[in-house]
Amino acid sequence: MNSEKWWQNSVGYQIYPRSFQDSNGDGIGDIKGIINRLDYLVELGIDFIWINPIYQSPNVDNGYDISDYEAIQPEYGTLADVQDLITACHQRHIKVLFDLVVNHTSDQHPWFVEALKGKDNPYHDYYLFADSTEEAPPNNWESFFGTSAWEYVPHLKQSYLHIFAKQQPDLNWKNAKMRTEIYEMIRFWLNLGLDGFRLDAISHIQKKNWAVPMDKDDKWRNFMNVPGIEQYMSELKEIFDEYHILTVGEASGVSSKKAPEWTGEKGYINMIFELEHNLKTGSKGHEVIDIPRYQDVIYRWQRDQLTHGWNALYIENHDNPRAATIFNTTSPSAIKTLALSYLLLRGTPFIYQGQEIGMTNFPFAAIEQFDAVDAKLQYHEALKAGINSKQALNRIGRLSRDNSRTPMQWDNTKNAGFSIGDPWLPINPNWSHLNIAQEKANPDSVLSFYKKLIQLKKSDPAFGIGQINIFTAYPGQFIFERTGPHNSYLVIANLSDRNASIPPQISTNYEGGAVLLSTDQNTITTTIRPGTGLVIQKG
Ligand code: ISL
Ligand code: CA
Repeated sequence: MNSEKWWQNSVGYQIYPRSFQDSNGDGIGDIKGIINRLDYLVELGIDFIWINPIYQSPNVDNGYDISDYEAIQPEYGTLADVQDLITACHQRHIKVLFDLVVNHTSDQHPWFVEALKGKDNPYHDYYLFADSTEEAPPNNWESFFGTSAWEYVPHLKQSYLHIFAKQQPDLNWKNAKMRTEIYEMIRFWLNLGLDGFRLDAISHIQKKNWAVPMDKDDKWRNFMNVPGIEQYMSELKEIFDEYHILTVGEASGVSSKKAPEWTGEKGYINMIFELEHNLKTGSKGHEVIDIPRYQDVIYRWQRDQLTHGWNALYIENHDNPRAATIFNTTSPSAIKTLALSYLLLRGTPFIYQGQEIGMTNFPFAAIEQFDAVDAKLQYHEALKAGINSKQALNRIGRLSRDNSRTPMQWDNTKNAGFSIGDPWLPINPNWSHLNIAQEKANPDSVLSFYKKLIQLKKSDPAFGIGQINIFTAYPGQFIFERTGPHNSYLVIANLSDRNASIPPQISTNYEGGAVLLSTDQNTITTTIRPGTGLVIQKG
């Protein structure tokens, strides 16, 4: 058996820097703010953090449009602050991952500014231009944000490809000089002492030929894990290996079957954030997570990476609405059960800021309250299609990425302790009773449960590279055993509307075993009610 890696027994925490902690009263979270809150993360039991982009950016897509890869966005701080952050984290045994955004740059990046100067400019080939007219783009591809993937440039009589916003032109990975510059930039950051990267939209860096039309039923397949990507991933891997860093790829389009090739011993990266389980069901404005689908997807990824490969586990991030809302749960026990459904699976769990106290969606009432570029685009497209503004708001509000981007709710002082100034995005009105200080003081809170759960995850390699045995016959009920060299544990997280119980074939092993953790102080192991769960150690 392969030896255990540090990240296999670790818990990660995602920081959305703009909304984590403001240190200077401008209403925007910053690097010093993160440093000020590190002791909270130590208390929570976090081993590493992933911070969303803090590079220089015009902020069309909140930092995912980078105009200088080697400069820090001034509102977040300076390079010296980054060095302080890395030191402060390492003193506390917390490792630091940055976001690496190399599918595209900002349209304000000097490379793109040069590229627009003419077809002969050396930087023109750093991007993906194709001859076209204004009326007829090079093909019918759509961007992820719902518009054409092409933007016309009149003076060049060409269009450039952008699979996200038009201010995010895609880089041409076929250009070796461009790749070399990217690789130098990666080394620049690793030389500062970073411990790893989350690789943004990495499966999109290779594109199909422009002649291949978009398939309406599989819209993104012309830029998702397209053959030829292997060479670029191998080149990246060489650098990652040289620095022994941790890499987590946002790699949609890499199937669970193919995942071990990406994340196994010889893979390009250490783990993948699959996006499949995020799919929602229900009418517009009322969407919820499809529990059976969530379960199927999670189980399939567990099964397909059982012996080779490794999973990144998560239920929230900065691109999705809040889990408590989207799983339609309000009771603390159900929110804890949700945590239990994923955090002890085989893989490395991530917690998104605020998830650990059960933060909820924001009650949006006006378009001015939104910030996310996709929300605004979709709102205006809806108005164009003749939908009235109230309906349009309703449509985008529930799933909007802004739901998870509202400021952290630290305590019940002004602005929830996030900032003494005006926050850049409104604070959720439930902050006065839903905040970290309050939950810290309550041993039965969601936060207290997360702390115990994290401790348990790290207490025994059974929850790291230990075996997993999933009982698949129980829809909506997450029932699995984790087994290490010394102990076995049974996890039951009941997200169905029927009672759950210990599967008969293992009941003699666990009935009478010690209940290590329960979502509702329940010690009765025979009937596990809907919205509750527990962990039992084999007797
Ligand atoms: O592949 C997708 C859907 O099947 C897309 O969701 C895509 O992979 C994802 O949206 C990429 O998100 C990341 O890159 C974006 C940025 O806006 C997001 O915040 C980030 O997480 C562009 O950089
Ligand atoms: Ca600030």
